[in-house]
Amino acid sequence: MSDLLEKLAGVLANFDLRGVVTKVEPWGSGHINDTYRVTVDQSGLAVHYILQGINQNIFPNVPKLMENIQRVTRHIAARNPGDSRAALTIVPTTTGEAFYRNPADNSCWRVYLFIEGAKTYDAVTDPSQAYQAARAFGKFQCALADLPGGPLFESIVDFHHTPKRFQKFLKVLKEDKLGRAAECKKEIDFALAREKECTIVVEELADGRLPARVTHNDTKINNVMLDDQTGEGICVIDLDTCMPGSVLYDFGDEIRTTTMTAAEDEPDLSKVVFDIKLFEALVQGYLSSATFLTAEEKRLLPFSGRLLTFECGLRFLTDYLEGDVYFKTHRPGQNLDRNRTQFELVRQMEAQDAAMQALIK
Ligand code: ADP
Ligand code: GN1
Ligand code: MG
Repeated sequence: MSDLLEKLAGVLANFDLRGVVTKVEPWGSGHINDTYRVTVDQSGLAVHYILQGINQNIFPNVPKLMENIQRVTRHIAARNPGDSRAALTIVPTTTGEAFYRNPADNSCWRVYLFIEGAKTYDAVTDPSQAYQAARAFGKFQCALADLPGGPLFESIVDFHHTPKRFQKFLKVLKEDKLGRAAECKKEIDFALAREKECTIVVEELADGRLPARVTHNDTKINNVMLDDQTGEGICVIDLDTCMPGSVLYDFGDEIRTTTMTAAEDEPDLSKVVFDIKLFEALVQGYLSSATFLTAEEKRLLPFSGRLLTFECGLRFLTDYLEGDVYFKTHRPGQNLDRNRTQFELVRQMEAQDAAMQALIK
């Protein structure tokens, strides 16, 4: 038995997996949860599941989090009868719960059916992927427009409140607990020069110029599965941050992760290139399915890319200064590298603002 299988066998025994678990392996490259692919021998057939250890530092209210996910997945599944890959499917525990809490260490676990014949990508390689990803996220927002049962639980309060993110950055910078600020002077100055831009979307949401909608809020490219055969965006995953928000948060994060082919943590900034062709494909894909946008939402689509890329870069910088306490890291300096790619992308988007706006028009 492998170490991982041995370690997680007790947890897995609480889910009805209809066979013998033969393999457990780390899966994907998410920054938040602990994700594994589990292989189960079901009468000679190898069937896969996703097992996730939920990050309770970030999501302390697991029952409410899972209630959100249940509401969203059931709603989308009901709109796509016969298509088992259109939504994530929660595999309940043997006692019928949406997650398992391990009494030994209070860790919380959930299992999803594994979506076969499709993949996530950490970066795009061509415009058709940008089109398909954006189309899928637009469809997802459309589907959630009539989600019954009142507002979703706010799983992370003020998740995209950029001004509050900025205040947190200032506080962490002032403390500079690890003495890392000196090596990021350029990045800190870049951030400080852009404080004014942080307020636009939250102000317009507050005064009603922008509508609040049910949004995903974490629409990075590896949170949508693209079909292996057709390339179509078939399933939006990673639903932990589905809650009230603005479509600009979603589209902005799509721009952030889908308009360059370099990795988010690429140390060589000469490889970080904002590609307007990818942006064009993204816009086309999104507008092909997000047919409900107001004029003001459309107007701000190009700006949302800059805003969300700046916000994410600021979060990486804050986390670096704080000692890498939020995002998973696999090597020293990774959060600073992530920050640098994001700020470089912001710089290029600022330079290409007119071209981006012209494309939306
Ligand atoms: P995190 O919140 O840490 O980003 P995700 O929920 O995005 O975790 O999962 C991490 C990765 O695992 C995804 O990018 C995807 O590649 C893979 N994954 C997650 N759920 C499934 C699923 N149901 N079927 C297949 N792959 C999945
Ligand atoms: C995290 O969970 P994942 O890896 O899809 C983060 C996003 C960031 C992203 C940066 C809950 O997304 O907000 O934009 O990393 N998710 C959470 O890559 O904080
Ligand atoms: Mg993810």
